[in-house]
Amino acid sequence: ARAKENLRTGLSRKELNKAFEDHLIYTLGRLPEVATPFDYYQAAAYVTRDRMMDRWIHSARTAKHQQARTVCYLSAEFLLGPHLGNNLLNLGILDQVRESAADQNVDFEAILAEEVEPGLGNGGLGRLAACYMDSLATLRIPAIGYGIRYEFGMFEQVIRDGWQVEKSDNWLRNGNPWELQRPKLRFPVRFGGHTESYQDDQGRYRVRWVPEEVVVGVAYDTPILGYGGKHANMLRLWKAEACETFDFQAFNVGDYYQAVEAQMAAENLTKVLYPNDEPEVGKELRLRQQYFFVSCALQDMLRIHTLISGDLTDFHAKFTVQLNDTHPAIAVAELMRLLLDDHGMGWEQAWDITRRTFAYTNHTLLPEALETWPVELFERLLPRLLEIIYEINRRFLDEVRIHFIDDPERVRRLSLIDEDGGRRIRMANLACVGSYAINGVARLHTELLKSTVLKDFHDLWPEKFSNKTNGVSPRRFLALSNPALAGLLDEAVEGDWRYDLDRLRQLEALADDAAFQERWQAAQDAAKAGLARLIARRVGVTVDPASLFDVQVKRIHEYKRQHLNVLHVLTLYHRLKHDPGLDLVPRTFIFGGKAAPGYHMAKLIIKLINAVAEVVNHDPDVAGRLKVVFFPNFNVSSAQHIYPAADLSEQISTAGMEASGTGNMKFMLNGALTIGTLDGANVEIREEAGPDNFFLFGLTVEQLGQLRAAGYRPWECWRDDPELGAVLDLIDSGLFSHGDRELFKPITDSLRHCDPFFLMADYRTYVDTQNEVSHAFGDRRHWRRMSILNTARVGKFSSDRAIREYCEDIWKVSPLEGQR
Ligand code: 26R
Repeated sequence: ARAKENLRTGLSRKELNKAFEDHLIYTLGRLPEVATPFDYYQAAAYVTRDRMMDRWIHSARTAKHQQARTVCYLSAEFLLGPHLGNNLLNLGILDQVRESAADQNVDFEAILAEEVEPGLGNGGLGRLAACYMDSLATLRIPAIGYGIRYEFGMFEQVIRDGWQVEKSDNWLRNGNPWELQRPKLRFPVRFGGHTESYQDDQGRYRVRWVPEEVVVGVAYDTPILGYGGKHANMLRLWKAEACETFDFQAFNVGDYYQAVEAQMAAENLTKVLYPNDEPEVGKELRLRQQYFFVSCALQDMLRIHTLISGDLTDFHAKFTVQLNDTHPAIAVAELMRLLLDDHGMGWEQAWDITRRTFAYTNHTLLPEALETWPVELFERLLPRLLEIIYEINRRFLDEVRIHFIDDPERVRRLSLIDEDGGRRIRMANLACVGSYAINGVARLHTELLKSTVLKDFHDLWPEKFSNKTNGVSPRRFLALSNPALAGLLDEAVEGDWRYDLDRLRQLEALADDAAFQERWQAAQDAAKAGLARLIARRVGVTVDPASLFDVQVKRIHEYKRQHLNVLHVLTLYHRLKHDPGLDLVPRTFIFGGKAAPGYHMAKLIIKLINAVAEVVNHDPDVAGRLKVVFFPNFNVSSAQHIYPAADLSEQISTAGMEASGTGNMKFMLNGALTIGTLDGANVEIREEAGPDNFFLFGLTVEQLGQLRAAGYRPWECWRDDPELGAVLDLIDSGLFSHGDRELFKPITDSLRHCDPFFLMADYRTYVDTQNEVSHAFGDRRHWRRMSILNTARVGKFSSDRAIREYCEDIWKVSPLEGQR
């Protein structure tokens, strides 16, 4: 027994090596002498998982014993990124395993690269959920993440002839050593049919939902280990399967083939992640996905609750449920349904519990991204939930009328149902009405929420609102991804900054220290050289690690203004062509990001970037001065190589449009300087870094409001600014499209005539500020000082700080006591 325990939990080099060999043979059935890097990866994954399971069991037992209050994070997306490196880091054996691999002449980086990352998210929202799971575990908060086990995650982006082409992401192809299937942990989820009323034994009026279809959700658990390896939580993702008893017995007696077809249809439900960051109107499958995972999650919570207590009246004391945007907002109606119909509770009590259970985070102000569903679709798919939503609405609007006597406009705006045009259910309104707390994700964003999209709710319940500025994990995005800088920080900073990012403040004292600056530069150079090698391999372009790495990586969106960045590239190109002797700091422009497959303008922007790269990179006149790279398939794995290598972080969205941003924080963490607008968390980043260490440009939310009100005329901008006019003409000339003057017209026409994202208005200050960037980069000591100060002052943007605030202000939970 003793020997076995060491094999599963021991952390010494000897035990790890022994366990590795054991898994290679007994779990994987491979001969060690012919094992491939993939076998090595798998064996390493099992060795790591064993050690995590031991900690998870311990945490689960402690939480059960203490009957601890549990945070349930409901999210349609979890963009986890590769597990192996992060889990080794959190177990505290990353360096040891790295060395041990080196001793045995094994390429450790190559083994890490064997892992296909679970890309179960689109971008910021899904990655935030993953950082929060990391911090919850690190802070020893009992938590469960609930989501969907998409069989196909975010598509893989390949670039063909400069265009984005989507390839499906079969991430489970090689199996997934990090998850545990729980075949017995399954819940039925109903769809369609009708409702009936009946009287129960006590003569009370009850409702029964007779569905047309039943799908079963099966749980798959992935342990999430905190840094330090003291605590682990669970991410519980649901896969849809057919309900055999329902299909084979209730309806399809004798029709075997029809039953098998129903089975296949059921499994479609969790097949694929929707790769859009804007709602597609009335996509039935997406609504099915949302209801499916939410229903499974709530049934699971009720199951867990009844394990510890026979009494549901204190459910909200034992669980708090965070809604990550409106995607899981149907949970408000589903918990009501479960309490009313399945547990026989009365409306008042059920509503009281429900409203004390949920809290809602909003992640976007863009009106087109606010989710609504046609009433007709609800009626057909979720008839019982529609009845409950109507009843919630009826009671809520009665309450509103008492608050605001004779204000029918306000009642119309607050209603859960949008009555204009086709009737639609407003998911943000449902989330607000059903939640005890509502928050935005950056200070500016929360203020704008309160004064615009959620103003009526703020008027009604100001005390429910608070701000929770986003944060990112310093473990994954510094300790793991930037080993050179992490090593330097360990020498310069007292105490473990991985636990307490505020400790990096100690660096302020070293900002002007010449010797420290040299070492800072060396770490930065190592990361840049690494990225240069990766670019050579993946893109086939040679870039100079000594040039200024100017980086914009994020989803491609007009509001994020990658095309403003392109206008700057072209401005420099145009200047160099006309003045070859111009003294210019050499720059490498690096772009990365995916476009939603149906978003034509975003795809055209990718084509434009690649077209410009093609011309610029082959023009001998600018050789050694300008390079342009589009890094394909930006995801968590590539992000970990890109953020550490950046000198300049592009955060140039139109003010008021980016809720927060989190990439901006990852750059700052790694010592990049930001060029940015006063948007999202940029405002707070500038405040923390200090205005001297941030390149600010662009109109403010307020100024844009005035410009809109006065009537914005973008053509005046390019008529009055010859350089801007020339750059637009350059695109239209066909230089970047083999003479085709039409190809990029949708972009230039939009900019010239409507410019909904104000590129023309911000162009001049952007280009002038970029000029300041170039000068600052030329003064190496000054630049290094600013870089050090950015990292020194990044503490606020740790996801640990964010999670602490959620715990104290919203969830009212505290760490488990007496762990290990
Ligand atoms: C309705 C549906 C299709 C949908 C809409 C919008 C799906 C996904 C989105 C993406 C949104 C909600 C999103 O990712 N928002 C981002 O959230 C980040 C984390 O809070 C912010 O940093 C970022 O600014 C914001 O755009």
